[in-house]
Amino acid sequence: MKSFEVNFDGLVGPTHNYGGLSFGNVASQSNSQQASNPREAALQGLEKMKALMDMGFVQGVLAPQERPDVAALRSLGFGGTDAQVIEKAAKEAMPLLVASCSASSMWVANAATVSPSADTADGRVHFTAANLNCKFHRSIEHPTTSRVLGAMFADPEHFAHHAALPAVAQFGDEGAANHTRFCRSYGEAGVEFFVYGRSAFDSRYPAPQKYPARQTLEASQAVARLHGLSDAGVVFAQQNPAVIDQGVFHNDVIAVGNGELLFHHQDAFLNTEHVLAELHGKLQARGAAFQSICVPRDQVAVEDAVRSYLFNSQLLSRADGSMLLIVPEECRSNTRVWQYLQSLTASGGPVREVKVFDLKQSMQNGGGPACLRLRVALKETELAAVNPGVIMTPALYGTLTRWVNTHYRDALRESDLADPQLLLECRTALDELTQILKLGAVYPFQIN
Ligand code: SUG
Repeated sequence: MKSFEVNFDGLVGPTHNYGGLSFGNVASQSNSQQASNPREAALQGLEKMKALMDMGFVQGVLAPQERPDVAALRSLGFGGTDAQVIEKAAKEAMPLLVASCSASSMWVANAATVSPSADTADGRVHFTAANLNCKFHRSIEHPTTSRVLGAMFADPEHFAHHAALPAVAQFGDEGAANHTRFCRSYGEAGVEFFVYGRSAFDSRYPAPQKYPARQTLEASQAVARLHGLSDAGVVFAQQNPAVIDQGVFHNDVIAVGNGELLFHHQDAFLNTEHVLAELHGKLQARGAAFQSICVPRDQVAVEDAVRSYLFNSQLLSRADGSMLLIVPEECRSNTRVWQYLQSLTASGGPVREVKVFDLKQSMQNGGGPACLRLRVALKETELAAVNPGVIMTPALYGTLTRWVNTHYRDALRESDLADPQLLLECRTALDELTQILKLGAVYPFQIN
């Protein structure tokens, strides 16, 4: 049976702004307070989706969330009408209003961890929504994420959904950004690679000193258990704490994998040789030939990787077996990274082509091409069971482009977030979007 890796890209929401909300994420912190352009952000994302569709990949769309999150502000003690809640929060606690307005759900690599059916005990595709417990503005995403994923992957014969892990830092879970799946072909059993930043229950594991390690070993293990993965089909590895302290807040900022290939920085992991040997052994037992490409620190320093988001690229398999790397424009403007990429494609290895995309609006908040997509490997029958409304087509691209141009502002500053009109604009746009994507009622304003 045919199988596919489908990329579901997060559509950037109408409140996209630079809130400076993510301590440990260099771009988020350094672009704080700049004016954003939500319309441009959404159109840049749609361009990437269209380009992948045009290249023959199956591409999907994941809807943004209702913001400001008035319910979150109410839970923090702001009362009255929705407009009064926003007004009071703006007056008394602006940082909380900013957090409740974040369009961070666009980075859907953090929406959930997904295990394809060939890996799971019950033969269904499993999803666990990420609790994103490290940051308040992200911790409020998972209830809507679960409803949206439920509306996209509704058929219980093929899809199983798990609620987010307990909402405490000990089970901090950032979803697919710290999870990679290797396999010979998407429909065959593979090896799922979970990368964590620290252990919450065992003090023998080292931890970063400056910035938080968002993902715990215990969270990764819980997800593997929930999904019914076998020991033969999982590898757990610790991220190098020293790189977290340099701004590598997710593993997908320093490594990316697909098929039989892991592309990683020399400093990405602890005990690298052991990790690679385990991946190699477990994949070999599955009949797959694991390969890794290690980028040496003397060619690309961790700082350059963080600035350019070289590893936050999409590594895609083409029909002829070769691979394509989708990178952000920032890779081309970094001389060392660009030189490295030239040598990579000329080396005769599996990565033959690099395509560059302008995703500046998202990049300025620390989100590159790989952050913007959630990968779901599906067999033909499973793909047929996905809600067809969320699969990208030329017609859907046209409709979504018009929708963005109708509803999105082209500039948003912190002071604009206090405007209650923004909430109405967002709700009007999302109400229309649920009809376009055929999602049904998924937003709090539609179900309460
Ligand atoms: O969680 N930025 C996101 C970026 C997530 C990137 N995702 C992956 N690497 N997969 C984060 O730090 C910034 C929001 C702000 O500052 O306005 C933010 O949430």
